[in-house]
Amino acid sequence: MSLLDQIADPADLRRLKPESLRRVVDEVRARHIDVVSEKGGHFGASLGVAELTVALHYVFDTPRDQLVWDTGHQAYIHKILTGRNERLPSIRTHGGLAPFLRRDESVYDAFGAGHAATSISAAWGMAVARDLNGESFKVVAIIGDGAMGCGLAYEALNNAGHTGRDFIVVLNDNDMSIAPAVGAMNKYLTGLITNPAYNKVRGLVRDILHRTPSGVSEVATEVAVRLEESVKHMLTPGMLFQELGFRYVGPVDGHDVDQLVETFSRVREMKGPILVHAVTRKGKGFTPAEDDPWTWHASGPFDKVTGKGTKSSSGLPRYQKVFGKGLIELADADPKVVAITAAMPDGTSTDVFQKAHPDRYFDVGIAEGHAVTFAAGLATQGIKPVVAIYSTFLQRAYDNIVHDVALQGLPVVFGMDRAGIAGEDGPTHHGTLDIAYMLAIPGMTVTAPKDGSEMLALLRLALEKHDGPWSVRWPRAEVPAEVPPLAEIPPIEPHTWEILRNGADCVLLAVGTMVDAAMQAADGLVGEGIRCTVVNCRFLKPYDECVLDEMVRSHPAVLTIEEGQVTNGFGAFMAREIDALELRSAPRVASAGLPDRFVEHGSREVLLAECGLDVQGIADRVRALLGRPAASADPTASPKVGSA
Ligand SMILES: Cc1ncc(C[n+]2csc(CCOP(=O)(O)OP(=O)(O)O)c2C)c(N)n1
Repeated sequence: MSLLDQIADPADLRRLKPESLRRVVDEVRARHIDVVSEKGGHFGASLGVAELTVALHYVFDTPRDQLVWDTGHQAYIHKILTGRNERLPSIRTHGGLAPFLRRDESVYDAFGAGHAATSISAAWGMAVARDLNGESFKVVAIIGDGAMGCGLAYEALNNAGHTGRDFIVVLNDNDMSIAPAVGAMNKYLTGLITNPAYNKVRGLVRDILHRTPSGVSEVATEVAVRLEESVKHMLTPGMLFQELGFRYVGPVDGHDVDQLVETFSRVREMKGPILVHAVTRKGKGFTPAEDDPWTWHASGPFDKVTGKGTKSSSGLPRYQKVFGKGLIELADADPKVVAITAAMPDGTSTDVFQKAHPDRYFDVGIAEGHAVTFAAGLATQGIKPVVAIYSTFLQRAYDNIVHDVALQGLPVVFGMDRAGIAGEDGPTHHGTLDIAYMLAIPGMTVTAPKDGSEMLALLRLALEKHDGPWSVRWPRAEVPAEVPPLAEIPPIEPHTWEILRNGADCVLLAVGTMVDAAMQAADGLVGEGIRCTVVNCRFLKPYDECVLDEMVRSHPAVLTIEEGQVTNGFGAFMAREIDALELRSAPRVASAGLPDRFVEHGSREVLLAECGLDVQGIADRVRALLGRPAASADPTASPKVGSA
């Protein structure tokens, strides 16, 4: 029987002898590799924290002591050890374990996550609450070096460090974000680890301890540790964390489980804010991932022996790839065009832009707010920045968009990837709000293409002809049709809609990804004698006032369809605009969109169907709007949870 089979929760782990922990580490690693090789998922980060996870649950009295993991993509092994081992293969599937951390999934998930750098703030809140409530547990935030580059992390350290309250931060330093970590903080941390003089003294200290006879070892240890501490002070000038009020412990070898247990046991008894600096290797234990941690941050199913992917793709490129390639062409033609990413070069395909135009590519780290204000600064000087950030992460930068870009009318282009349902990554990663939040900003041009060619045409229009802020969104999906070279893509007139088919009963005002589904629904409804006009509303704001006017005067019913939160979305906007026309005979208006709740994780296809944003769901809405009978129920169809 494996040790893992005997661990139903961390209390079982804590009953093991320390000598067994290495075996536990090996077993959890093997389990993680097994599951992800079969199912796909986040990969390298969990492998890198196997020892840390085992040691933390071994030393700390979880769940009474609270472990706050940052982001949550590295928490597979935490899930394995906290009663979710059997269900691990269900991770990221609809109805299965969550991709990241959730308070409603386990008492061991002290704080929900998915976005980076929230751990120190949240853990600090828990530590303060503990003191206010007169309780006495430990709170530990575990944060990666990539997330440690976020402003939020420093706001929290700055707040926590000067107070003297008990609080522990573990910095998991693997020298990687998803891509290689960037910036001055990264250099600083690398300096702490690689300082040759310090390492020499450290080696010497270890040597002395090793050779000391056991009778005098306690005194010798004390002297040696003090020596090491003072040398560290001398040789690592600045000691950023110490200056911020944290006692710095480390660097410790994050793959030496015995050393980690010893360190955490000591730290657990210490008072005040403490930062433990653990050095790890992302992908540890799986050679291809150790050699190429960037590629192996997350993976589809793969062959455990060769490391080769086992899932085939449809052949059409993803939107993000079309964007990356198109942006290069736009930048080839205009030396003012630059690309900015916030630590997501491959996710946004700005990595290919980097290769083509290295001097016009900026990875600012996980710092979305900074990315936007940086772009605003560039724009004041005539540079044309394209800020490529996932819709969900751009939420972080809302005030920067409003205050620094829009209020000053600066020409910054926002390229929002993963807009709409992001799929298996779930509610933290769905980009459901951008239509609502962009529409709310005065002066913001809000666009959504129906396919890859239109996406590039909109980007070109923004960069060549427009002066002012502009947003364009695209989904985590393959483009519906091949995309020709940019020069062959016809231009688009500003603020125009496109009438794709005509029918007298109802007009479907479809946005972006919904255009294709609306066309198919309209085709299907013909057989029932329902004739629909379909309009591609590629400009959400400013919109095509002439076409809207014509449509609402010539149709008895209007259905807006968007892959975004229906509350305050395009439909709500259109309803108000139609109302403002004060028509004598106004059409019935309804809006289809994502419901006013957080949508769970699962495949895009399943989730869109669940929200009524597939062909069948759209057809149902049209029938309901026209008072026609519903189609005969398909017993194999998944139940609808409704769109508003
Ligand atoms: C606000 C935000 N921006 C971007 C991301 C995407 N993201 C997920 S993990 C990650 C890298 C985190 O690096 P680090 O903290 O060093 O953890 P590691 O993966 O190295 O363990 C990034 C950029 C995110 N989750 N949240």
